[in-house]
Amino acid sequence: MEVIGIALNQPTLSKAPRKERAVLVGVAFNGADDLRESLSELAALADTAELEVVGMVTQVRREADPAYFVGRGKAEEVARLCGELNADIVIVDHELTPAQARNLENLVGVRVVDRTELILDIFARRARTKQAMLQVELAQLQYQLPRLRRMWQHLSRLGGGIGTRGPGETQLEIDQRRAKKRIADLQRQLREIQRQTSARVQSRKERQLFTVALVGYTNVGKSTLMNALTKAQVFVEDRLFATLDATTRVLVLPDGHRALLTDTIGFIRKLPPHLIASFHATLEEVRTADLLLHVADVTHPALDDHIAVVERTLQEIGAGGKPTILVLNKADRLPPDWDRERLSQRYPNALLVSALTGNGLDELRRRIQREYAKQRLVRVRGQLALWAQDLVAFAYRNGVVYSVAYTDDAIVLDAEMERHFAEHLQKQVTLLNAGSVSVTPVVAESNAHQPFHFAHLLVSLRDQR
Ligand SMILES: Nc1nc2c(ncn2[C@@H]2O[C@H](COP(=O)(O)OP(=O)(O)OP(=O)(O)O)[C@@H](O)[C@H]2O)c(=O)[nH]1
Ligand SMILES: [Mg+2]
Repeated sequence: MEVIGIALNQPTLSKAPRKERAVLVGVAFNGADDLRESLSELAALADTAELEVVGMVTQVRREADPAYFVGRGKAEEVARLCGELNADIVIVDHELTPAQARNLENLVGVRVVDRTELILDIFARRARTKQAMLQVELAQLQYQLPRLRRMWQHLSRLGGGIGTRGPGETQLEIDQRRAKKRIADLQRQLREIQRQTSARVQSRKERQLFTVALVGYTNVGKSTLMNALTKAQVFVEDRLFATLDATTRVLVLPDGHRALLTDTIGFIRKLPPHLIASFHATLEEVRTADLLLHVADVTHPALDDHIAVVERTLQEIGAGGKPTILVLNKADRLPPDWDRERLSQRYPNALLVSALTGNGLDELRRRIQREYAKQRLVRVRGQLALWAQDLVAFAYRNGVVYSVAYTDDAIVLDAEMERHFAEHLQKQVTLLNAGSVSVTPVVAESNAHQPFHFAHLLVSLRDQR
C-alpha cells in the first residue's frame, strides 16, 4: 500500500494509548429536529472509534457558513471549549468542504474531523476481508483526494521532518497522482470481485434458490438474527458496524424447503455516498434478493427515523420496492408500559421478535415460507391425455400431487410445484398436445398484507413476563 500524505486503510484516529478527547459539533438546519438523535449517534460512533466524548456544541442555522460551517462566533466558542476541556479533536456531525475543515482547524487549533471521516475510520478498523479492505480504502481515498492539500498543511504544522519550507506544490502533485493511480487500481480489483459476486449470484438464480437478505440500521441485531435462524457464527457486538461483509447460509423453512439467508452491512443516516458506491459488490446480495427482512430495534427512540433511513438507502442502492418483511427486534427489552397500540397501528404488518430469546422466530420462519410460496409455488390443475403418464410422473417428482383421477378419456391432475417446474410442464403439455393445464399462485395476492399474528405475538410476549 502506498503512503499518501497520511497512512491509508487503517484507523487514523486515536492511535495513542490514552483515548483522544473529542468535542462534538452539530447544527440543526431550518429547525431540523433530529439534532439530538444525530448527535447521540455521533457519540456512539466516536465511542466505536475509541474516542472519549468530553463536550458537545450545537447551533441552529439556516444554512452552513461557507468558511467555518458553523458561524464564526460559534467556531470561537468551540475553540474556547477545546482549550478548557483539553480536547484533542473536534468532530462535526456533517460532511465539511475541504475549505471549511481547513479554516475550522486553523481557528480551533486541534484536528477537525467530519462525520464521514469518522465513519470511514470505523470501517477501516472493522474491515476484515480483502474485499472490505479494498472497498474501505477506495472510499477513504476518494474522500481524501480533494483534501490532500489540507493534510500536507497538517503534517507541516506538526513539523516532523517535513522541513521548515513546508511541502512544495510538487509533492502535493505527486501525491495526487499516486492517489488517482491507486483509486484506478482499487476500482479494477473491485470490478473483478464484483464479476465473481455476480457470477455466484447468477448461479444461485439458475439453481432457483430463494434468497433472503437481512437489511436494517446498524446495531439492530441483524447478525444476531442471522445466527439464530441459521446457526451461523457471525460476529456480534454492541457497537456500530460490527459487520462489513456479506455472509450467506442455508435457511431451512418449516416445510423443509431451503432458502439462502444473507447478513450484511448495516445502514446509518448520512451514510457517505462514495462509501455506498464502494460497497457495491457487498450490496449486490441485497439488490438481487427475492425477499428482504428489514430488521429494526423496536426499543430505539428513533425507530421511525431508522426505518425511513433504511428505506431511503434501499432506494439509493437499487433495492427499493422489493417484497419486505419488517422485523421489529429486541422485543425482550420493551419496557412494561410500552405503547402497543401505537406500534401495531403504525406497523400493522410488522413481526415482533427477539433474536436473543428466540421469541417470534418460528412465526418469522413461517412468514418467510409464505413469501416463498407466494413468489414461487403455483397450483397446477388440468386434464391430460391418458397416454401422458410421463407428465404425471414429472409432477410427482417435482411437486406435491394432491389428486390424480382417471376418467374415460383423461387424467385429471391437481398438484402444487415451483413455478419453473409448472411452466416446464405446461410447455410439454402444449408441445405434445396432451391436454390443458392451468397454473395459479398458491397464495392469493390479496392476502399478502394481512396483519400476521401480531396480536397473538404480543400476548405471548406479555405472558412471558
Ligand atoms: N436485548 C436484545 N439484544 C439484542 C437482540 N438482538 C441483538 N441484540 C444485541 O444488539 C447488539 C447488536 O447486535 P448485532 O447482531 O451485532 O447487530 P447488527 O444489526 O448486526 O449490527 P451491525 O453489524 O453493527 O450493523 C448486540 O449487543 C446484540 O447482543 C435482541 O433480540 N434483544
Ligand atoms: Mg452485523
